[in-house]
Amino acid sequence: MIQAGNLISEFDKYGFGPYIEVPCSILGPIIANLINKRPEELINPTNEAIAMGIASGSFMATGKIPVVLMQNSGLCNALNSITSLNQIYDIPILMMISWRGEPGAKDAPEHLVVGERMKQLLEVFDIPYVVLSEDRLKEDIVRLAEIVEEQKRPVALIIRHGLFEKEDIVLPDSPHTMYRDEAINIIIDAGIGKSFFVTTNGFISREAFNDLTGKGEEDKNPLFYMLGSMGHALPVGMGLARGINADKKIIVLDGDGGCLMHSGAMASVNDGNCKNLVHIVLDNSVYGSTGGQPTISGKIDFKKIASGCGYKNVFRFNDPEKMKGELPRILDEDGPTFVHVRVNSVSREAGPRISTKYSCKDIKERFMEKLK
Ligand SMILES: Cc1ncc(C[n+]2csc(CCOP(=O)(O)OP(=O)(O)O)c2C)c(N)n1
Repeated sequence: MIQAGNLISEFDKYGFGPYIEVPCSILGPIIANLINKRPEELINPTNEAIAMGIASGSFMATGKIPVVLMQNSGLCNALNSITSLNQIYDIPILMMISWRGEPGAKDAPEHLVVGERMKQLLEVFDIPYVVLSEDRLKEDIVRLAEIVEEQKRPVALIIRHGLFEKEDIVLPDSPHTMYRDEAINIIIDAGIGKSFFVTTNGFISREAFNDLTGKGEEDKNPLFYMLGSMGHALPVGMGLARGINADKKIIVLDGDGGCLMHSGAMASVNDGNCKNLVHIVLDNSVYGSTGGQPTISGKIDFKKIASGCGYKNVFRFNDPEKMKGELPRILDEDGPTFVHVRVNSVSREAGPRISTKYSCKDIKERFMEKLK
């Protein structure tokens, strides 16, 4: 296995940097090494397209080739910037792209489409790539460095699962006492029966599924569990809110990372006739589902963003008892409503993946049946 620090030392030989990352668990050790050892060289954008933009500006300002770390799902977010910025202005960037859904390796359904076609995708868009291997680490990097420096274009270093030695992120303890699964438990109790839920990808969907299953309610009340499409739970909720009988609420359970990834959706709620929409952000200040890398949520004010975007009611909780007491009434009010819930950054046991029991098509059909 490769030590993340060795890879970064190779990059240092070429003066690459800064490092701009949106996390994936496969890239976890590299991001942890950067967070622990050189945080001043690390930039934390909210999505991969923004990462490419920052990297482009950075190159123009410094002449140094930046490194953008992303999951291959994020490559799809980044493609507009790659094709209509980097490739037409000759702006070189070294992309490190994790390979979720690699053919032959078992992975979750949300990674299979892009994982199977990743090499073709890079070839179609004329992006040179190398699949990093442990025994050819130096040669692989020399090869890519030559291309990115000479041809002034984005290139990709593909990172397969399990290539790097584990490294833990050292972060201060979270000041918040409520855990995310505890908040989900309270919200489900308050909303079940009178609302339909959409849950964002990662542990939030899993914890909601396992909470309902534990209560013996899942069969009667299947939610729309989103397994992929990070950042798009809110738009799906908006479409549902418009489409269903307005007596029932649509509750979107979002993460801070997911919400910020496509926060422009918040600006759209006001235009969507979404009186029956409740958008709840479970803010643990980290990307909990990929290993706890920090998000920028601590530096921004979700309540102000929501008010500025035209949500009718805006609330914040960090105390479970208070939330338990007030949420039922909040859910009865006309919205659109925004609820910011501050939770601890530790992810407790998320339980089994939903895809071990239901396919994505099952998830959609069970939910649509419930909507009838
Ligand atoms: C476009 C894209 N980029 C990256 C990922 C990898 N990913 C999956 S879940 C997740 C973290 C979600 O964080 P947040 O919404 O804050 O919820 P938490 O897991 O902290 O509860 C990330 C980065 C992804 N699925 N899609």
